[in-house]
Formats: sequence, C-alpha cells, structure tokens
Amino acid sequence: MPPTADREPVDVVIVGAGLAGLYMLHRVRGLGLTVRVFEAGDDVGGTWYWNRYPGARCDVPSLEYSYSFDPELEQEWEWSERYATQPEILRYIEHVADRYDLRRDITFGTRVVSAVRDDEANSWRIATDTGEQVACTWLVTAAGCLSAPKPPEIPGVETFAGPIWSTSNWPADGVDLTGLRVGVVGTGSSGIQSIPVIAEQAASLTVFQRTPNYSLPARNAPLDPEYQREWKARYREHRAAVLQMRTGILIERGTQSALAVDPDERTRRFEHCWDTGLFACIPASYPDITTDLAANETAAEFVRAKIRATVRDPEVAEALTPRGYPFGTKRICLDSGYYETFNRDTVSLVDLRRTPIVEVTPRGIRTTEAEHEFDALVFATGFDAVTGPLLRMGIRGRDGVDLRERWADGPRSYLGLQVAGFPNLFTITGPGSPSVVSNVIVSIEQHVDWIAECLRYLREHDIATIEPDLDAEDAWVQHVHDVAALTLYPQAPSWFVGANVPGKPRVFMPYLGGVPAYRQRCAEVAAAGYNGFRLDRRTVPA
Ligand code: N01
Repeated sequence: MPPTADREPVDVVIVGAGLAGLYMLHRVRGLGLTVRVFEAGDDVGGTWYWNRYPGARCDVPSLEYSYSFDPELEQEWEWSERYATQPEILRYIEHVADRYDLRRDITFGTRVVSAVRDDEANSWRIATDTGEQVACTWLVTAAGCLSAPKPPEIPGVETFAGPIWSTSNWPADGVDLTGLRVGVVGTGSSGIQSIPVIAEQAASLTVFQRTPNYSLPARNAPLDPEYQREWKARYREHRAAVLQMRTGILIERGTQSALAVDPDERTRRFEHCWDTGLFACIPASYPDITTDLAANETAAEFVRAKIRATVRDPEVAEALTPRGYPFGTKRICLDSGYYETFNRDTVSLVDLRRTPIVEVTPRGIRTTEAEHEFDALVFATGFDAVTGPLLRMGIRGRDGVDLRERWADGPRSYLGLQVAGFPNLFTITGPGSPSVVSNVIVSIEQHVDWIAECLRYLREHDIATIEPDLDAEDAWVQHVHDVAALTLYPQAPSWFVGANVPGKPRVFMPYLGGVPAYRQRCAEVAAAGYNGFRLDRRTVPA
C-alpha cells in the first residue's frame, strides 16, 4: 500500500534545490501551480552546496555557466573570475533564491525516500526521511547527475584514527590542513582540483592514483571588468551562439581530420588550445578526435608530452601519464597547477596499478607494498552518476514497479525526460539527455522550459497523465546507444558508462547527439502535440 498523504496535496513536487530545482520552482510558480520542493541540504545550491573542497571551481566559463532566463539577472550579477570558485557560485545561487523569493516553497534538510505512483488517484505519494508525506500530480526530479557519492569501497575505512573528509561532502566551515600529513584517494576532477591547494597547506601530501586522467591547464584569472561589460552588452547574441554549440559551450570547431593536416599545424592548434584553458578546445579542434583512435592518439600524445615536460621526475611523470583509453572519453579535467604539484618535495604519488590499496588502517593506508601513515584522509572517489540520484529515491511507478527493476539493465527513457510506466514523472537532465556531456546549466534550462510548457499544455488540454509510448522510448534508447557507438566514448571505463560502480550495468548514459540537435528534437516533439508520448484525458474518479 502506498503511504497516505498527511499534508495538502500539491500540483507539483520538485526534488532538489540546486540550479535545476530552483529554476523549475520559478517556472512552476509562473504557471500558477501549487508546489513543494524537498532538498536534502540545509540551503539551496545542490552540487555547489555539498562540494566545498579546497580548489572547487567550475570548469565552464562563469559568463556561460549562469542562468539565461532573465536578462536583468544576468546583467546585475558580476563574476569575479573567469572560472568561478564554489563559494562564488553558491553566492550566485543564493542570490537567485533571494531575488525570486524561492525559499518559502522549499523544505530543507529533507530527503525524499519514496515516491509511489497511485494510479487510481492519479497522483504521486511522496515520503521523506523526516516522516513527511505529501501527494502531488506531477513529480519533477531535479536531483542532479553527480549528487550520489560513491563509497570508497576500501576495507577498514572505519578504523582510521584521524579525520576523513570527502570532497563531495566537505565541512561548510572548511578544514585546516596546516601541518598535517594528508592522503588523498582519487584523481578525477575533484581530486585534481583539490590536490594543488591541499599541497600548499599540508605538511605532506600523498596522492593515491588508480587511473591517470587527462588534465589541461585552466588558465583561470580575474575577469577583466571591461571584458565582462562588453560580454554583457552582447549577452543575447552570446546565449544564442551557445545554443548552436554541440556542448553548449562557446568553442571554435574544426572541420578537418586530425590526420589530414600537417603535424606541425596540428601541434600549433593543440598549443593554442593548451593556452586557451577551455577543456572542450582540443576535442573540438578536429571532429575525428572523438571518433577515430588514430586521430585521438595525436591529442593524447600531445597531452602526454606536456606531462613529461612539466613533471621533473620521469618515473612520476610516467605514472601520471594516461594510457589505455582514448583522450576525452573520461571527463577531461581542468586544473590549476596539478602536474606542477608533483614537483614539490612534500608531495608523493602512489601508483595503485602497481601497488593496489589493501586496506585503511588506524594509522593510514596500506598498499601491497607499504603502510603510509597520515593524520587525515581525503576521499575524492566520485559518484554513482546520472542514475544513482534517481535510484536512491525509492521511485515506484504503475503497478508498484520499482525504477530499479525497470532500469536493471541500464536506464531507459524517452528523451531523458520521462520513463514509460512512470506517468507524470519528469527527470531534469535524466539519462538519455545531453546533461553531463554539455554545459549542464544550458541543458537544465532547456529541460525546465520544456517541462513547464508541457505542464501548461496538459492543463490547457485537460490532460490527466503523460507518459512515453514504449515504442518511442525503445527507439530513443537505441538512438542514444547508436550515437554513442559512433564515438570512442564507450571505450573508456568511465562513470559515463557506470564503470566506477561495482555491479552497475555498462551503458553509456548521456546523449551525445549534441545540444542543437537534441533541442530541435524536443521542440519538434512538443510542437507535434507531444509525439511519442501518451496523453490521457481520463477523468480522475471522485
Ligand atoms: O569523480 P571521478 P570526481 N580506490 O569519478 C578514484 C564533475 N566535477 O568527483 O578512475 C582508489 O571522476 C577513481 O579511480 P578510477 C565532473 O564531471 C566537475 O573527481 O575509477 N581510487 C578516480 O580517480 C567529474 O568528471 C568539477 O580508476 C578510487 C576518482 O577516484 C565528475 O564531477 C569538479 C577508488 C574519482 O573520480 C566526477 O568527478 C569536480 C578506490 N576504491 C567534479 N574509487 C568542475 O570542475 C574511486 N577511485 C565543475
């Protein structure tokens, strides 16, 4: 039996008050619908609320990683750096919450633990970890793609005598690492951003690396006020240009094969990218870098040479050098002094491919070779990405079918927006949409606008339920797969394919068809009266 609701039912429940949930709330209010938002954190911000680790910053330029829905908002907010730090982005999100008076509909410190479809009442019954229950007609998840931290999966973690911090749940008051011997496990974006800053504070730092990543210099700098003024004067033009970009980030795209150009010219092009500090620059230089192994290897070798030229100890340089998977098929990292950090006397690297971790001990970390002693440990071990945040929400659709069962062999959705058998459930940046392979705020705004317009349509046409046709869903899942198969992406054991979570089905989850094509498809579907969706006018029993 679904739990009964003990609060007034509402039209819409939104799960999450990060960038997606806040804008969804704003749009839903604009439709005159009643709404509740549940947020696990004690304030707004989502990813930018939790990931407060030292060095955390965005790797999409600030002027592009911001809402576009209100020209006044974009004019009044001043970014101080090319790539904003976590505190600055959080201040921006708090400003948005204040400006549109959003907090009054948000229940903080509350996690949704079950969402059960009641078909007869045409509602979703939501239960939270604080015991609250509420029914809603439409359920919108805005839980983010990288919000379910993955446990480190190392035995003995609970025995460590000192503090353990996780980059994905960093103490809000910060941490003083001065004078400490620190061990960091994990060298994805979070590790790579935090390691140089931790190294500056700690007495010593040991980095435990399982898979080397490709990282490019961010070239972060204060934003020149004149540049910002000029940008803002042409904001509409820039926003329109962004929507023409495959990744939703402004970038110059080449058209030639990397193998067709003179090697010196290709190196000059890569050098230019190395200097620009845009992570999408090298992959965009030549279209076949993402599709052809030999073309990809030219970029991979360019970055490897940079690592060798930066890191003084050749053995350490070799250990830091990524091999065995194509460049860019794991999320490329942007750093500020990452490779240089390994030239410090106080920093050492443990190559876990050579000597794996056996266990965490009360004193530190024991590998097959040695026990390393620490005062504190930092885990930067990543997330159960894309599906994790949805599957931990206890979602059960028609006939009590658990979303976990439905997705046992990998996520299935139509356009990444809805799942067959789960009527009136919308998933912002869901699997099968560009989400994490795009500038996510661009994808968030597009999904929110699409869902808001859909809700308007449903009301105007007196429609009680919307859900995808199974055929349309199957065709979309196949299309997402086919597009990914044209690229090198599925070849890497990345979180994009769920390879970082033991037992997770290996399916490439985001949609690689690019932002413009995806937007067009979604727009066409809506314009055709929600082609591929089943709209049900049935009246709800009294
Ligand atoms: O997580 P990750 P992340 N023993 O999964 C290692 C976004 N982001 O938090 O690769 C030893 O990338 C794991 O090793 P391996 C961005 O999209 C954006 O860093 O599985 N090591 C890997 O090295 C990013 O891609 C920004 O072999 C273990 C690391 O931990 C995504 O979030 C900043 C281990 C995890 O790397 C995730 O990044 C930060 C174990 N048991 C994040 N388990 C921006 O700049 C895991 N690892 C906006």
